[in-house]
Amino acid sequence: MATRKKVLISAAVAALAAFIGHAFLRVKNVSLASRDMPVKHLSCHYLKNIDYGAEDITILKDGLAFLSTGLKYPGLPQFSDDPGKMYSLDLLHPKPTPVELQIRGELDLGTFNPHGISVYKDETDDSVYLFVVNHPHHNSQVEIFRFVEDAGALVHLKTVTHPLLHSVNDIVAVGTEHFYATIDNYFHNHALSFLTVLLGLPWCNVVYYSPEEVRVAADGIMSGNGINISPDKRYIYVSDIMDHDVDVYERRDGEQLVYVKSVAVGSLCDNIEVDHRTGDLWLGCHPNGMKFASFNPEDPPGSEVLRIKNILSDQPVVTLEYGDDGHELMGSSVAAPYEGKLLIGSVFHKALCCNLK
Ligand SMILES: [Ca+2]
Ligand SMILES: [Ca+2]
Repeated sequence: MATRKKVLISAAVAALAAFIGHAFLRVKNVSLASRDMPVKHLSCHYLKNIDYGAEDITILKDGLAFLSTGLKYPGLPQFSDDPGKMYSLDLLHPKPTPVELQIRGELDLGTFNPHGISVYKDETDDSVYLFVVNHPHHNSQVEIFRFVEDAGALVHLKTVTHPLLHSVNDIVAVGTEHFYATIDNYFHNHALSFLTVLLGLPWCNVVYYSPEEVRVAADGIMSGNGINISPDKRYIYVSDIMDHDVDVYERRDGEQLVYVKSVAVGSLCDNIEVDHRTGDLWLGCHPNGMKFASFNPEDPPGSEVLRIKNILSDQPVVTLEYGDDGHELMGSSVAAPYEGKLLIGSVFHKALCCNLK
């Protein structure tokens, strides 16, 4: 009996040790995700009015950018209790300045908490639809707006909720009411979700939504973050932030996603923007996950912008385009290029407009 007890105790201790060891390695990997904080500065200025984060930014082909600001996300710092807001910014203007977009319709603005965004242009009538991940009361839903440029307004058309869309980070619109969404946490409970990250469990997925069907389109993801589409609309890119890579999927008939490959990025990459001319991917990344999650103003989290060229070729090239130790910009989450300019947004800090030339 005593021997059996001993065996059980040793087995439990071994399992616990393996668990702690594995967890430690995961934490170490997360915290040391990047090269030793590389610094590469560009000529940049802060965007006016953006002081509490611009988690996601996307730019239309005509140079009009959309920004989602003021995200409140469990476990991350927030420096304002005000609800989130949407802005637009005209990059063709000599002094591009963010302008707040008026939101019309039934949406509750008091709990508006915008996160990932995507635009869809309907080529049949040139209408522009803006899709916004919204977390009122830390739930997840997707808001679909029509953009009315003359009025500087977003007209709210529809709120999408679904049990599969339970912890949405970002979306990419593929129709007027059709999108792919990334799920960043398997559990609603953040402690349990953190445990899945520590154990490296790839339990998150990508969900396809249309009014006719909602289903898991891709799985095996540790934590889905940014998602975007190639200029020819044939490929979908997903940043698995905790796995430090970008997954490439081919989009087949009937909105089936077929896994093609993963490209290692060596950092915790957040949102993905795609240069509509070159097809290059631009990634806003967190070089140190621990510093990002445990905010300390004395030792702030840095920012890192990576670019992936030729992602579909045998030899994609990953380069650092901007790197800062957090004194200029903390917690970069998105980098959107446009004709020699680069907008860099952050989760809870400011946003930059930089010159690439
Ligand atoms: Ca996005
Ligand atoms: Ca994101």
